[in-house]
Amino acid sequence: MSRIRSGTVPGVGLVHAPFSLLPAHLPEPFWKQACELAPIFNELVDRVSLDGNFLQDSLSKTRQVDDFTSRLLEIHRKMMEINKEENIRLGLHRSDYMLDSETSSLLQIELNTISTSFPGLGPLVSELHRTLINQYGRVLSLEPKRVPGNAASSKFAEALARAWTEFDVDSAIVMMIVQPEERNMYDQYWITKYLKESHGITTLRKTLTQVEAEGHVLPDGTLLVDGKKVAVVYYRAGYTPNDYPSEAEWSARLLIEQSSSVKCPSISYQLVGTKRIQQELANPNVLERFLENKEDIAKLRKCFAGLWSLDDEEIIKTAIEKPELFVLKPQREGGGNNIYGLDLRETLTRLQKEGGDALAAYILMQRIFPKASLAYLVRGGICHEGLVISELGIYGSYLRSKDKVITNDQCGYLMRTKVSSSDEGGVAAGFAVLDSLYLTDKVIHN
Ligand code: ADP
Ligand code: HGS
Repeated sequence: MSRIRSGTVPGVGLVHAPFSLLPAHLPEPFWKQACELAPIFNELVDRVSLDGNFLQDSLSKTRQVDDFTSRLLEIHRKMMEINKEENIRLGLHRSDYMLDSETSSLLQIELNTISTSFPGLGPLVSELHRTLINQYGRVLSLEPKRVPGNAASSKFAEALARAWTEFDVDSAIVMMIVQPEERNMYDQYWITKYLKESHGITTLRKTLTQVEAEGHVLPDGTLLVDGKKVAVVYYRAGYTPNDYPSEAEWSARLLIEQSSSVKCPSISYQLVGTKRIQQELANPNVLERFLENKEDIAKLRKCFAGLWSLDDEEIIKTAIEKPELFVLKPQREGGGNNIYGLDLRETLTRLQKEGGDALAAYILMQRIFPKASLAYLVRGGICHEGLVISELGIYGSYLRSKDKVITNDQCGYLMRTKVSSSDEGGVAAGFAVLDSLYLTDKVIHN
C-alpha cells in the first residue's frame, strides 16, 4: 500500500499516505481534454527550452530579486556560453488542473517539469478504488470501468529506459537525485522497481551533496559517480532552495549539467516550468513563437486561467480590492508557497510601497473555484468525512533524440483532494490526500 516515511509520528518509521476512500467524480469530456493536452504541453516545453534568450529575457527581472532563480539562470547562461547541446532530452512532466465551477471549464493550475511526485503511489490508489468498486459497486451504484487505468510509474520507467538506451552505454546507470531526508521514497521506489525488473537497469540514489563529493566528468563528458557511468540523471530534488544548503550542491548541479548524461530535467526544462514562464506564455502572441498548429495553440489557450505579471498597475489595484479572487505566487515549487486573501492584499500593498523590482519575484493568478463535494478521507488510519475539492494532474513523458521524437505521451494521472476550506494544496505539504478518478457522463451546468 502507499506509504510515506513518517516525519511526525514519534517512534514510527512509516505512515500510510493519506488517501480518499472512493474516487473523485469528473465528467469524461474534461478527462479527454486533459489527456489531449499532455503531448501538446510536452512539445511546447521542448520548443521553449531551446530558446535560451527567451528564458533569460523573461526571467531577467525575477533574477534581480530571487536568488534561487538567479542561480538556476547562471548555470543556464554558462551552458549557453559553451553552446552546450542536449541531443537527448527527457521530460517527465505533470500538468495540474482544476474544474472551475463558475465557468465550467478545466483550467491549468501549473505545469510541473521537475520532480513530479506520485507517479508511484497515484496508480496504487486507482487500483484500490477499482478493487473497492468491484466488490461494492452494486451497493454504491458505481462501475469499476469508470476508474481510468493508471500506469504512470511503469510509463515513467519506460521513458527513462528509452533515454538510457539512447545514451547507449550498457554498463551505465540511472542516477536519482534525492533529498537527504526524503519522506516520499516509496513513491520513488516504484520507478526503481520497474527500471530493474522490466528493463534490467540499475538506479543509484544520490543527494546533490554526494554527487559533489563522489562525481566527476571525464574529458569525453561522461559523468562518473561512485565509479559508475551515468546515462540519465532523474531529479527528485533540486527544485527548491532547501536542496542547495551550500555551494557544494550548486557545483554538483553544474557538474551534472556540463556532463553528457541525459538530464531529467535539464536546467532549461526546469526554467520552462517556472511560474513566471507560465505567465509569459499566457501573454498574447507568445505561443505562436513556439508552435505552428493553430488548433493546438487554441487548445492550450482554452485551459489558461488569468495570469499577470505585477507590472500591471490595474490588476494590482483590482487584486488589492478583491484579494479572494486571486493567488499570488513566488517562483517556488513544492507546495506551501502561495499567498491568498488578506495576506495577498498586505503583500501586494507592501511590495508596491517597496517599489523597484520586488514585484518581479511574483506572478498573480486568477483563483479557480472548483465545486465542492462530500468525500471520506483516510489519514493516519482514521476516516474523516468532509467537503472537498480536487485537482487533476496528468503525467506526460517526452523523449527526443536529435531530431527524432521517440516518446510524446500522456502517461497516467494523479488526483489530489483537499478540504475545500484549504487554500494550499499538496499531499507532501500536508494539505491534500491521494485520490483517483471516476468518470461520469454528466457535464456540470450551473
Ligand atoms: P507549487 O508549485 O508550490 O505546488 P502550485 O501553483 O501548484 O504551487 O499551487 C499549490 C496549490 O495551491 C495547488 O495544488 C492548489 O491547491 C492551490 N492553487 C494554486 N493555484 C491556484 C489557483 N489559481 N486557484 C485555486 N487554487 C490554486
Ligand atoms: C519527491 N520529495 C509536486 N514535487 O509534484 N508536488 C504533492 O516526491 O520526489 O505533494 O501534492 C519529492 C512537486 C505535488 C505533490 C517532492 C513538483 C515535489 O514536491 C517533490 S516540483
